[in-house]
Amino acid sequence: HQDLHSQLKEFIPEQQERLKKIKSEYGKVQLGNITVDMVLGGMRGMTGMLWETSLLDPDEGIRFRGMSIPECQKLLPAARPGGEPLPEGLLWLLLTGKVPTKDQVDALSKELRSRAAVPDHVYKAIDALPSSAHPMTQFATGVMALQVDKLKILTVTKQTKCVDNSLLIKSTLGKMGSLWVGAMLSVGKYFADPAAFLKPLASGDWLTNCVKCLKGVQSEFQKAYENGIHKSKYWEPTYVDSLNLIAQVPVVASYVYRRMYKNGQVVPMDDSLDYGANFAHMLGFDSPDMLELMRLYVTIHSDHEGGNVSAHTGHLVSDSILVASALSDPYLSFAAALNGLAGPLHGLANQEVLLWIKSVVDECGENITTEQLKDYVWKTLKSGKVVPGFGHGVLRKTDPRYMCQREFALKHLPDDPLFQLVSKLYDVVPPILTELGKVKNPWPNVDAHSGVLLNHYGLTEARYYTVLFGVSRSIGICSQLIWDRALGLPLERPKSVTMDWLEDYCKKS
Ligand code: FAM
Repeated sequence: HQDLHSQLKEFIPEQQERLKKIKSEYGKVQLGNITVDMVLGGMRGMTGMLWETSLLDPDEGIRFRGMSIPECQKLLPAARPGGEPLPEGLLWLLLTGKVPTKDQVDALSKELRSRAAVPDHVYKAIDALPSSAHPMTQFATGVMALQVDKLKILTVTKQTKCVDNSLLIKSTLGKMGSLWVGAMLSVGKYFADPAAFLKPLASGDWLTNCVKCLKGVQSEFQKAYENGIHKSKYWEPTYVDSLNLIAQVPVVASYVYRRMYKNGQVVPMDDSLDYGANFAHMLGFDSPDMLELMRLYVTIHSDHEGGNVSAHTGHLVSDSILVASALSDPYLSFAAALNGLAGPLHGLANQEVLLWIKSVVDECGENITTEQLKDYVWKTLKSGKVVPGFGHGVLRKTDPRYMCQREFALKHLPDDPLFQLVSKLYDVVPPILTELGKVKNPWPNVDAHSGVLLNHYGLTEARYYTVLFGVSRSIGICSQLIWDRALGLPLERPKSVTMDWLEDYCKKS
């Protein structure tokens, strides 16, 4: 099969069987001991979640479905020969576990373009915020608004013919506005037999029925859920929502950028471009190297196993669906993930690094000596701040996402003064953090590098950087979300305890 959906349809039943077998054969195998330190230390080191799309090794870094970043760069289809991987290829890999052909990736690019339309009310929701609001707040607001379906607002007269199914609706319009009828008609489209669905509404209980319809007018998952979809089919509407969401987020994100920094002059999507390139294009950047950078950026920021703040948040929130919290569809889950990503110790480090580097230059100039740089790092630490871009919750070596960006810089912008400063920091910071004695990983992470690359190509607004991270994360988080539904993963509900409980328990044991 050539298309992504058919491949998944084949792959999912195999994996469902596999999970059943793991449960029945190994269900009682112990995976480790939980210590008090782990409970107090933010659950670090506790294995406690299934996340199929990627796995993080403390020394090697991330592997997407078993493939390292250099392997992805070598094997995933690229736009130019030997160029950076196309993010659509990574999406295919995360979902199916297989490396797609170039034709498959091209078809997926096209499909994503066809799903990218963003309803007007999303822009209006963003416009309701002051343009000085943090870009992540604007972006997350846009994503929340995406969850609300495009309403077909029809002008309803006393007798309106429903064009979709040629049903004549005799309206008692006194009680309801045209918006409601519009909502109803757009929901009507979803049902297998819209005429049968709408018929009782023509004669009967308007208000009750309309409220029922309105609830359904949101994500495809929600519509299906409201309509009583069987548990085993949950993944199908989640797949539709996820692909739509992945397709729409660059459009929303670039709107935020153009609104904030380019007087609201929007650049429309280019139908000849792939996902990453189109995103750069809609932001207003068209140089071939920037397009390559965006493909690489989106690919490497997409997924980092399940326990990091944004991925875990998306997963946690979405899983509440299974106890019939009718709200947590992919849009809401991803919006929650974005709010987690916006924290300074997580995704906001993307922005913090460039701001910090610029503060170094402001204070010491571009030709800073190693001694001056050391002093500046110590000054940051002594003022009770972290050195952004260094350290990690799981990694214990230099992040391969840092390394591939470094290689990109060596290839395309070796003389950029800020890149040279970043290189210098690679020598200077780790020994200082090691000297502190408490930092478990003194090496740079992904965020230490991304800013100087973007800055080089003219995307200089550091406050915006985490939005790019967010767009990339839609690929990883939504891929796993489809698998959460396919595998029927249960609601997460870890046990919590109090200090009293800990003291009593430890004294007794
Ligand atoms: N600068 C100064 N102190 C640091 C540090 C850094 N870069 N990294 C860790 N430490 C400190 C940390 O604050 C903690 O101090 P206290 O005991 O006084 O609270 C101590 O070292 C032990 O921390 P750890 O166990 O090594 O790290 P954690 O797992 O607690 O935290 C990070 C991991 C990423 C939050 C931490 O290294 C950090 O704050 N780094 C700077 C911010 C950053 O770059 N975040 C981005 C992470 C990234 F990969 C991502 O999510 N995108």
